[in-house]
Amino acid sequence: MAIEFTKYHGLGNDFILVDNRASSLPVVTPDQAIKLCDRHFGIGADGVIFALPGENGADYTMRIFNSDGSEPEMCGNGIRCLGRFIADLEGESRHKDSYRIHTLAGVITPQLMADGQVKVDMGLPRLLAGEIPTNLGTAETKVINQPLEVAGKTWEVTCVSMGNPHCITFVSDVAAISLETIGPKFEHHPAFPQRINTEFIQVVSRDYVKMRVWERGAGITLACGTGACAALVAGVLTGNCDAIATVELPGGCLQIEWSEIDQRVYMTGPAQRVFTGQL
Ligand code: ZDP
Repeated sequence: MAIEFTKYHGLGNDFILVDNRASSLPVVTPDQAIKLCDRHFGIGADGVIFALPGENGADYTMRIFNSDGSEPEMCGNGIRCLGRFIADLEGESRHKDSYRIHTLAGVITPQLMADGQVKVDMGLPRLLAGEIPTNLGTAETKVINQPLEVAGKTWEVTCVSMGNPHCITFVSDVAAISLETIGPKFEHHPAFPQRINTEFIQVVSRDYVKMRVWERGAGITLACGTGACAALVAGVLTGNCDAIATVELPGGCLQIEWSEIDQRVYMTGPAQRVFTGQL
């Protein structure tokens, strides 16, 4: 059976979007996703995202497979792309600007803005070690500036879950980090039983930071939405950042706010359609 797909990206974090509205099970298997994501033998992408029928009263359900076939709980850049994809699928029949999306990290709400950007209510960050999960500290404690030995060096790490797990390290120069060497060592460190997304952050000013990321299940990517949200939360927790800041990634900038009113995290950035094809 032919499967239609559309390629989208958010700041160069790229995804194959599949119209899965006719079934509550993804029409592509994790093994097929690995092949489709291959940049030489496949379409090329950081992950495959499915627009499924809504569950628990939500408008739609999102599921995503990483390029290694694993399934993360959430994907920030991906859910901006999904919001745009759904609007494109609905076409003329579309009657709303925001969608309630059921994910493994709870209900997440992308909103299509008049200027073409997508603003996402990413929900509440989770800060306790047991929720990340990490065994750095006991389950009920926050992990802020804790020492972690990786590759013969002690790093000071802060951990935040945006539904998926993140480990954030503040450094003086992100360009000097050899991500491809140490990224996998963080990802597979025994401190993180579900593995981890790893972000290195350089604070330029209280409202502007630079970030590079090694993603769990995907490696180096040009941007990571959940990672940018986790980084801003870590920046506030460590006293490095204001509650609203720009996060500059290799693929471009995201605006992130950790709201002092409702404690939720809001992410604003682009989502761009690239091409459509058939498998
Ligand atoms: O948690 C994980 O396994 C991530 N690789 C999921 C993807 C996160 C993403 N980069 C984002 O934008 O949040 C897509």
